Amino acid sequence: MMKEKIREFAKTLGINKIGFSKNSVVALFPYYVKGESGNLSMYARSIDYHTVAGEKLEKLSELLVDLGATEVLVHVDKGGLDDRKAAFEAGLGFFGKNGMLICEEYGSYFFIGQVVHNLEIQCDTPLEESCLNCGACIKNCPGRALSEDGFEIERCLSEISQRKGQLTEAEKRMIKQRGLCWGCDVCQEVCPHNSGLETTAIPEFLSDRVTELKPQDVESLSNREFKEKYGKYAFSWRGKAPLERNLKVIFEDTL
Ligand code: B12
Ligand code: SF4
Ligand code: SF4
Repeated sequence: MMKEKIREFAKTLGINKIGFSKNSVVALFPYYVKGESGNLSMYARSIDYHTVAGEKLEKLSELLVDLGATEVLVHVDKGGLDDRKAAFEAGLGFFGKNGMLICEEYGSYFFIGQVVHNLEIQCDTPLEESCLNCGACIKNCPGRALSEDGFEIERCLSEISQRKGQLTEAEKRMIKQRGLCWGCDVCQEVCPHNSGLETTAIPEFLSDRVTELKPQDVESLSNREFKEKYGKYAFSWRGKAPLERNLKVIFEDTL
């Protein structure tokens, strides 16, 4: 069975949860670390998931070629494909009111990657479960980006903190109150599906972690030095300016 072969090979790469949607193999990469505090959101503390998941999926794509695929494309979090929808269709999780895809083992703290291919493989079936519907994510969302009607990107603190350029006073206050210099995570922290999670078993996510930044860690660096020091982390993709701005907001007593 082709599906079993792919699943077994994925396990040897440390990928324990995969599913099959119409034309892709979809894989989950859990990244939660228990009991860790810091001022970067959880997803950004490890070596960039684009690299970690991308390298594993490249190997998986080689197997798909051996199995007869003539076209393969590794996709991790780029534009163009909707990763959550693909993972939902592949039966890997269900949607929360916070917009996150959630599964029993990993809660919502996982990344999604895909290998698009042209093999004929039967799709898996979407789950019929839904989230517990407790409303905590909507109630606690700092930007009021979430509501019963959906999600407003320009109000989302994750988006605001990653945005280049100047922020409004209200946006700065939000960053200061939340205390994170990158990302948000409130709608994940309050979600009951994320209670009691285990630390990820993916070793690449556990080495070289950066959990906390101070203004001086960034200010003193030239753009090149910043890239050399932090280029392998997802929090560096917008350069040092947004981080420097956010750290100033958090550590200065002016707001
Ligand atoms: C742009 C983007 C953002 C933007 C906008 C996010 C948003 N909610 O739209 C910003 C910068 C704000 C952001 C923030 C975050 N992001 Co982001 N982001 C993306 C990106 C690149 C594209 C998402 C997108 O706009 N897709 C198009 C829209 C239309 O899709 P969508 O928002 O998922 O909406 C669809 C589903 O929600 C679906 N849907 C909703 N309910 C239901 C119910 C049913 C039954 C069905 C069938 C479908 C369905 O319908 C919508 C249309 O298809 C994806 C990677 C990718 N290429 O998919 C990562 C991605 C969604 N982000 C991810 C992460 C980790 C985050 C953060 C947690 C990071 C952080 N800690 O700050 C936050 C979470 C914020 C939140 N509550 O969503 C992960 C999510 C993993 C997961 N378990 O869900 C992704 C998948 C990256 C990855 N490959 O791992 N992100
Ligand atoms: S990431 Fe933060 S601001 Fe964005 S929807 Fe979730 S709780 Fe709201
Ligand atoms: S916090 Fe409650 S409403 Fe929001 S996604 Fe989690 S279970 Fe659903």
